[in-house]
Amino acid sequence: MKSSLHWTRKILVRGLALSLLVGSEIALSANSAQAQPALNDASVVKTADVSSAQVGDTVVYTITVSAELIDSVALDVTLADILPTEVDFVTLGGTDSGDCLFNAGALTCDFGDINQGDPERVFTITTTVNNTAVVGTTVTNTATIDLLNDSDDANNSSSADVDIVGPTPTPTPTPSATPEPDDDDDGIPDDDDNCPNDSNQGQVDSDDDGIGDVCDPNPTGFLINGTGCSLATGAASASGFYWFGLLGLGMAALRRKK
Ligand SMILES: [Ca+2]
Ligand SMILES: [Ca+2]
Ligand SMILES: [Ca+2]
Ligand SMILES: [Ca+2]
Repeated sequence: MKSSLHWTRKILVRGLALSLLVGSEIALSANSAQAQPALNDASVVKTADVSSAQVGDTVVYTITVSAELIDSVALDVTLADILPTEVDFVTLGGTDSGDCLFNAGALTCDFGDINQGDPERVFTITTTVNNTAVVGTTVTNTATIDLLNDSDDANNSSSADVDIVGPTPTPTPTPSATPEPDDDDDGIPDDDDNCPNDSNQGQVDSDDDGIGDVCDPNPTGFLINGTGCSLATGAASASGFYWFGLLGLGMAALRRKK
């Protein structure tokens, strides 16, 4: 009912406007100094709260409809907004969202007449970017208004662009080098430790046999056992021969005394 009334008004007003236009042109041709007819202008501005988004992000569009009125009323102001397929409708918000209805992917608003002195109409559309959005593309969302006695069609449509971006790449962690085993925790890896089971940071090896003093059963390399004196197994160091030489000299001196 409201719709048929709306279109009846449109036809009547546009017919009247056409008559006035023809009449005014006749009048103007008769008298070029006559004043221009009064004009009305309503406009729409649409913005998005972000310039870029990725799949799953929320994007809130704000739509503002305002009127510059000279003859006191903008007649039958309506708005249409078909959402792009890349965003899903979530909700409407704002003081003037009650004039709007979302159905089957399209938003329609009927603001009726906007009188001189009325505030601008403002509302929001909250959406979510769905997984049909392709990274690197731009999603354009356009709102368009219509009214009966508008003088400028150029400002009756407004678009907001949102660039679709990929998720922020997470840096690949640098694999940490596996520490070499160090069973005695002396800071010297087992493979290099001359006593891998005894803490000996200094690695002192007096007889230079590759076995550190702290774990060497014969750290000087010289061994006295039941069969006499000998170098310990594996001993071939200068210090071993040194001690062996001293012992030989001592024994020779004892023999001379006898
Ligand atoms: Ca306009
Ligand atoms: Ca060690
Ligand atoms: Ca050690
Ligand atoms: Ca040793």
